[in-house]
Amino acid sequence: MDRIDFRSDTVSWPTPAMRHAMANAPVGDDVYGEDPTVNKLEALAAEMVGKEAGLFVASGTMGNLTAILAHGRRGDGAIVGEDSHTFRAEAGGMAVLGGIVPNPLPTDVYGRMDLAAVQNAIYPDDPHFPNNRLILVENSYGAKGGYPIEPAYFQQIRQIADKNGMIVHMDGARIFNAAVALNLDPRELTQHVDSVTFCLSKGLCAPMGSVLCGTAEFIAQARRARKLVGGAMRQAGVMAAAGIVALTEMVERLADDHAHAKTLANGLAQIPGLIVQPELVKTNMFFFALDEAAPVTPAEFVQRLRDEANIWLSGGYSRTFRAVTHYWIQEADVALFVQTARAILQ
Ligand code: TLP
Repeated sequence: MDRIDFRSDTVSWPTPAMRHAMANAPVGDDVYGEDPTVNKLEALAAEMVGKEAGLFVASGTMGNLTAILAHGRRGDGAIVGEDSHTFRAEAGGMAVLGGIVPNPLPTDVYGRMDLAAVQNAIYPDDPHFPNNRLILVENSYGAKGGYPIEPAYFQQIRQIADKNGMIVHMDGARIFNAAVALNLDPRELTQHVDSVTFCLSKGLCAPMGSVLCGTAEFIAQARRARKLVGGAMRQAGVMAAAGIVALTEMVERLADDHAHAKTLANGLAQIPGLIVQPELVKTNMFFFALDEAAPVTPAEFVQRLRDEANIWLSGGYSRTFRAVTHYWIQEADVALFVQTARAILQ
C-alpha cells in the first residue's frame, strides 16, 4: 500500500493471490445461479460457519439488511445493541426499508446486552407494541474495540429467543477475528444464531463482498431481498474469486494483526498524554484517547502523524481514536507509529 493506514481494515488492498484468482475466475450469470465461482464461495462460506447455505452480497450492510428483510415484516421489532453497527451505522436501513422497529439496548464494555434487559425488552402480546421478532447481535463488537464475545453469551440469547419465538441474526463482520482470538472454530460462535453475515473485505482483504449464511429456506428468501435492494449481480465470480482466497488463505494469519494491535496498544500506553487499555485489545483494533493535558489538539495529532510518517488515523474531531491493523501493516509500521506519536507528544 502507498501509506500506513490504521483507519480501518476496510482500507486493505487485495493480495497478489486475489488479483490472480480474479483474473482467472470462471464466471456465469449469478442471477441465473450459473456463476460457478460464486456458487463455490457460497458453499465454502456456509460450511465454514456451519450453516446450510450462503448468499454473496456486496457489503456487510447489504448482508445485514437482506437478512433483516428476509426474517421480518413491517411492524416487527428488533432488539439491538445501541452502539451496534446495524443500529448505528447502516443508515437506519432496517427502519427505512424494512419497517422494522429497533429497540436499542445499552451494551457493556465487551458489547454484550444485559440479559435481564433483553428479557425485559420483550413486548407483551398487546396490539400497542411491535411484534417480538428479532434479536440482533454482533461479534467481534466494533464499538467496543473489536472485542470477541464468547459463545456462552449467544447461547443465553438463543434461550431468550426460543422462549419468545424470536429469530437471532449475527452481524459477524469480523467473526473470523473473533474465532481466531478465542481459538475457536467459527461454528462455535455461530451455532446459536439463525443467520450470520461476515465480511470478506475487512481483515480478509478481498476488494468487496460479504456472505450471509443460514438455512437453505432462509437464503432463498434473502435472495429475493437482495434482488429487492438491487444487489443481485451478474458475473460476480470475479469478486467471489477473491473471497475464496480470503477464506482459504487469510483467516489464520489474522493472529498476526491481533499481535500487531496488541504491540501498538502496549507501545502507545507508555506515552504520557495517551490513554490506552491494552488489556482490552484482543483482535485487530482498539480505541485510545488523547489526554486533556496533551500538547497537541486531536486534529493536530492526526495531521502530524500523516505529515511526519505517512501514518493515517481516522478521527481528530474528538479525543478518541480507533487504530486498526490488517495485512498491509507490518511490525515496523507499528514501531514507527509509536515512535512518531512519542515525538509528537513530548
Ligand atoms: N465497518 C466500518 C465502518 O462502517 C465503521 C469500519 O471501518 O469498521 N458490521 C460491522 C461490525 C462493521 O464494522 C461494518 C463496517 C459493517 C458491518 C458494514 O460493512 P460494509 O462497510 O461492508 O457495509
